[in-house]
Amino acid sequence: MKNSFNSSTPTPNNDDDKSLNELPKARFWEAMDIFQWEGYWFEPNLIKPAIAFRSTFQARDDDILLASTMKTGTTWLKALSLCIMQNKSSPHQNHENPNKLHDHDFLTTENPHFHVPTIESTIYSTKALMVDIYDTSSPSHLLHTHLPYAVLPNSVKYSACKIVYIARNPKDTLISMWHFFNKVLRPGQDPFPLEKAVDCFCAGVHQYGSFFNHVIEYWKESRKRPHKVMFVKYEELKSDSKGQVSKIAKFLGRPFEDESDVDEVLWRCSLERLKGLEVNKSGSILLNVPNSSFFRKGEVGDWKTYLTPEMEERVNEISRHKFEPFGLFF
Ligand code: PAP
Repeated sequence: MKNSFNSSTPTPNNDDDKSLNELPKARFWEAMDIFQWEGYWFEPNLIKPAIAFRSTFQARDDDILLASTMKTGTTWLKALSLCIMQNKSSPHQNHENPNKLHDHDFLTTENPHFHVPTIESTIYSTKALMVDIYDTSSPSHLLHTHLPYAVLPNSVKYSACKIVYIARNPKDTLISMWHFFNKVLRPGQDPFPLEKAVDCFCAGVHQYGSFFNHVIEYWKESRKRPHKVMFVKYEELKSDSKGQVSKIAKFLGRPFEDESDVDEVLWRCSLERLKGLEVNKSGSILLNVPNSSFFRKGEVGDWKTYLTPEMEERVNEISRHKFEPFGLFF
């Protein structure tokens, strides 16, 4: 595996570099150990890069950070943001370097996770990345993280760098996660019992969990600072794709002048199209994670096929408790 991240990833301060052995540990799906750091659960290899990111990353005002917990529409948001930032019809685009939306479709050359790397998991990248996130002399960055708001670097929080967060109905997220981990952790085996997966999800003991705390942190920040953090719901992106993508583009300072460009971006980033691209049907941009595993059904309400009324009620109960007091509904 070529690892492009280590060469430039700074070493975290020793103070920050708490030994994993001191952190609470749990077994995820009877398959792997996860550790609790800063109140959230992580796969162990991601903690050092997360610490390095928090203590070292210098955001520039024109950097953009996409954020999400797992299985909430990250791949879609990455593809859309990539196209938005290449929108040459935008009046804010640098016309000395007119690129690239119409001329070259980057999505056909690599999976969206290559073009917009997830900062803490670039250690798993199977290809040298195009960007060095710690090089402040490079052009502005379009990056992604699954990390919770609380552990973002101060330079991200307090610069003009914008954050776009995508969230999704908890029950669909849970089912999407169940399919994904069945594929990558249990290939060729029976699915992990759904009842137990619901237990993990409700207890928040899963990668980047608790889901509920993750979502609510970003939601609150987006209410406090709407110019800084945009909160996007997967369901709204599905039901009003044009309106939502136009809003994201405006938020990122790249409004579409021409409506046909929005249609073009939506087509380029549609699940059906991305799923069918050769580059997504084979290969693994992240070690041991097939590119194809990022694309499944993309349906709102798919959970109804799987969850029993008791499971549904368990998740609803936590949603009511965690989200509704803050005006967040799915
Ligand atoms: P990640 O957290 O591992 O990056 P993420 O992309 O957030 O995964 O979530 C995958 C989900 O988004 C899948 O949902 P499903 O399991 O319910 O089907 C996947 O199908 C969906 N998805 C991926 N790409 C798109 C897209 N272009 N449009 C709509 N949904 C998409």
